[in-house]
Amino acid sequence: MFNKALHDLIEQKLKESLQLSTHALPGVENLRTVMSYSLLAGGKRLRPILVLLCARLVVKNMRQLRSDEAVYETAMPAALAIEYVHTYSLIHDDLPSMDNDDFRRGKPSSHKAFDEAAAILAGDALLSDAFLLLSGAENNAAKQCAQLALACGSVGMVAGQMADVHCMDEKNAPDTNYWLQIHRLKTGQLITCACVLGALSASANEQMLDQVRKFGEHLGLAFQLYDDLVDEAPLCKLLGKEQLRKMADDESEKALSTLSFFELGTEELKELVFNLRDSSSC
Ligand code: GRG
Repeated sequence: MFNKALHDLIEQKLKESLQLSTHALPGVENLRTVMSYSLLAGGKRLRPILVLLCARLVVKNMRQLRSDEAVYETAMPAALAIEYVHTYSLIHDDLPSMDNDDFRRGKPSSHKAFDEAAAILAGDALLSDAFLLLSGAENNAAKQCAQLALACGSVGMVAGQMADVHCMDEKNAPDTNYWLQIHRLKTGQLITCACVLGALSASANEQMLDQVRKFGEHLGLAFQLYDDLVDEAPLCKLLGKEQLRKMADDESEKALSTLSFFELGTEELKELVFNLRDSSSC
């Protein structure tokens, strides 16, 4: 677990966010059930935790005397929106036309627990509702919406997924650089965006925003490289375990060194990076 207190706070806010009423039309009431099945299925909440910790980082370094609770409240629309988008991506990734996975987090994946149409629609609803939530942000709402759209759309995560699908064909076997590009788009963009949204929700200046973005880029790539190591993914076979671990450790070191720009509020983020590195030891 990356940060128990923030994990639990996010869990509670995600539950509350699903209280929105839907149409009482027969069949439609099921939509919330399908959405919440995946949204509340026990994720680690890495991305929303990053939103909250990066907001706190910025506030502390701008020497603002705001309580952590108040900072988290301001950043919460972004934290929820990013987890909605992440959940949609997992539901769609598990579909038969994508990765065709019957299980996710040890439970039947959405299209198995319900059906394919329900899974597609729940994913669509989560993606759309993410922007509705984010549009209510107190600071920089339009900028935050634009950053999320860039990170998850045609120049971000979806582009990465397209590249990944392209490589499923044996004749398109990717080299290391191609894999790194896929990782940056498919996984890295959303993790980077989580950090950027946190900073924007705290009205970061350009310099801070830039550092937070760099932190997210290194962390995002490190996250996927460690995941490849644990899963013995194709890149692991291409490079060998030792080199892949070195590459992942280098990225997490770079993430840590971007934090040295900040004087305050870095401990929790450093802990998260160490946690990520240690949880991949095998
Ligand atoms: C279908 C548009 C579309 C995109 C899918 C992100 C993605 C793109 C697919 C997810 C599949 C996957 C294995 C991606 C790699 C990133 C990754 C390890 C995701 C899992 O993230 P965690 O570990 O998940 O944070 P939890 O379960 O903790 O929420």
